[in-house]
Amino acid sequence: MPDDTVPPAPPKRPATKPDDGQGAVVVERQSARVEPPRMYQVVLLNDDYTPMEFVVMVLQEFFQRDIETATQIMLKIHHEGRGVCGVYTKDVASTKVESVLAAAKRSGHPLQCTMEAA
Ligand code: TYC
Repeated sequence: MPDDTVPPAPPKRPATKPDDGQGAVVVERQSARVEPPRMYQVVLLNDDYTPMEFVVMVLQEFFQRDIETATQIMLKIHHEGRGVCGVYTKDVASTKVESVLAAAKRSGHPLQCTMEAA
């Protein structure tokens, strides 16, 4: 009967290279610094039908804006045609766009949301 309390042996590592006897110390060059990720603005577009309250709710729910900031952003979009809700990495921005569009569709509003490189 095998003793199942004994953990399995760790996977074998390849043997290290034999010492070349020259006494040299090899220091590997540090890899280049990683660039910061490209960032993307999530943009809401104005339309004539989506209620202002719905846009404020979207900015609070999906972009973590407080009610005062959400109202300011909504009014800016209403007056200027578009406005930036937030700036995120590509995946996060894309998920936010999809979430906003799904919420608008569910509620029957034509609200449009896009992303663009910041
Ligand atoms: N213009 C809309 C209205 O008067 C309000 C609105 C604001 C709609 C921002 C969309 O992204 C938007 N009800």
